[in-house]
Amino acid sequence: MTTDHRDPVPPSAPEGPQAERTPGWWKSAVVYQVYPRSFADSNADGIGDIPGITSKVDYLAALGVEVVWLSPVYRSPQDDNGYDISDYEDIDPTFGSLADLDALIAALHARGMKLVMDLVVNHTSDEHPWFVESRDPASPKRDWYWWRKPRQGFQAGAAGAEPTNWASFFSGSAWQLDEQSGEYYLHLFSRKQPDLNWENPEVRQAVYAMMNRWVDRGVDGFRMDVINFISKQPGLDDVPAVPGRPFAAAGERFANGPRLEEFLQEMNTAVRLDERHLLTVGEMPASTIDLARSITDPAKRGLNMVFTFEHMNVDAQPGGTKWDIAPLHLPALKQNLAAWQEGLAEVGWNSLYWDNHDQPRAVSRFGDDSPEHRVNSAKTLATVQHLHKGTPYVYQGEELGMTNTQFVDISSYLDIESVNHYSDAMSLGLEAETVLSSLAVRSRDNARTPVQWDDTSHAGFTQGIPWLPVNPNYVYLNAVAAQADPDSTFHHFRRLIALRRELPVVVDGRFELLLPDHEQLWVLTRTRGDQVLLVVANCSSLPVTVPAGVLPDVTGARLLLTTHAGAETAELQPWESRIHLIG
Ligand code: TEU
Ligand code: CA
Repeated sequence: MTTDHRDPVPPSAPEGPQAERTPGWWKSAVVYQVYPRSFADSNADGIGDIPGITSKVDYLAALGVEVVWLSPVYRSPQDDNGYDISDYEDIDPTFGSLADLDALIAALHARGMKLVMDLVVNHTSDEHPWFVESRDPASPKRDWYWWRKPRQGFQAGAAGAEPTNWASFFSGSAWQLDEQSGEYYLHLFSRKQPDLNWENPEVRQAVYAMMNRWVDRGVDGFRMDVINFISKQPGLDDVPAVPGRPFAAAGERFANGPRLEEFLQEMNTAVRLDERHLLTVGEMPASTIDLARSITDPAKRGLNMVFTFEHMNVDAQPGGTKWDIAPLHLPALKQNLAAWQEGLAEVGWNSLYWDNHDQPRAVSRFGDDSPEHRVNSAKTLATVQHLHKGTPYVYQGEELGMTNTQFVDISSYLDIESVNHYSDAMSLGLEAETVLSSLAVRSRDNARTPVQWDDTSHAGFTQGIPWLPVNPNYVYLNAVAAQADPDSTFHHFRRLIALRRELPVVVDGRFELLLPDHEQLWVLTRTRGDQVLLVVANCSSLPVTVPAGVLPDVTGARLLLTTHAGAETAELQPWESRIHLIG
């Protein structure tokens, strides 16, 4: 078997890289996601890097987060900003070196913090040596990827010759013809991201060996990219065609395949994920509550938690794509999260997120980013998120209430998904204006503008020219201003994170949603023994009066955290929220 034999731990690796990890530590932790390209640039090339992250570790410690999840920093042609990996065991020079990563790990561990790496093993880059070798039909690596002949009766390269009618997530077919052999390979994402064939045991062993080397190096866990796509449905069959379109979304054929749990258990054993108390979170588009419960059932030795996508779809048209935007209906959002809370109440564990590098900014999407309501809506969304039961994830800049971008024409967009979607939509004859307005709402670039550190040029992100323009609101919306203002979103997040450490009821209290059909109020309780946390949040830009006599009595209760002073009234201001502790 030919695997990569390089040992990533040099003899000079720092002493004692391991952090102390107690069983279940990840249940009381808050995770902070760093998207390295946009976090902090140390060398003025306009791209964030690992030394930049290390320079901000004290900022993260002041916020109180315990874990950093690092989006990919591995060697990569950067077709999908690092989610296309050509060497799992080295750092891309854009981001620094292995020594820089060791220094980051050491800086985090020295502050009692931990590092979780992104694990992108559903696919590699087409420039990964495994795939380069696999292009040769006679190579032992041929079977490491999904190679298929053209559809029967079709010439390779002809329209309709693709082995199935599956669409790629990034527009066009999920199959790419390789001229050399006249066969197609599967790529659910870009054509530079060929899918690995997990049915082949050599692939799996190579991945586990690589993971073990990272754990030995000192990392504390893994966020697993589209991990529920590693087991495809047998047969790789067509999906029903979409009228007028050559390719169709085919999640039902490649997600949640029959061997998913077997592969995850095998990984857990091979990498000793549970024994070493590593944090594991699986990104699982199209996961159901039942599947998540099974995967996060400790007895089944799968993962600690998964990222659901259901609440990311409540503001899309049913049956449409992410670009078909629908108005947000608050009861649908609340009830969806409550269903996950209920489904994983006895067995399993939830992850909690509003934001990440693939989603628009939460305050612009679920809140109100107008000057009047931005701060309070960012705070109130955070209160609601952190007071559900599960592990909260904060995406860089979310703690500042960062907002969506304001790009006016297509040339500003850089994300492959946005760029491809635009040209695909144009070729189908859609109105440019319509497409641009859905990009403004949904493009992943919204989350990828540089973090706004201060009010100097380019928000203090870089001394050079940033790879993606900084949001002009950095002049007042930045970390320095937020840290100086005791009423800022930053300090609200910091208090929420501290509450979790102080009160076990925040970690493991039983969850209940009250007033599920209310269109403005989000009300929930968390109960532990005779202690009850009551969260009352106005998730709207209009005042609202709490209906009389339906909520638990708060006489004598402690008010733990609020957005507004004088919180004893029955009327809540726009985006006002309160956390009461009863008993
Ligand atoms: O994302 C997987 C995914 O399914 C989506 O959220 C994706 O971002 C796309 O927007 C769907 O419309 C993961 C990563 O988080 C993402 O950044 C990568 O592009 C993708 O996998 C491929 O590795
Ligand atoms: Ca840099």
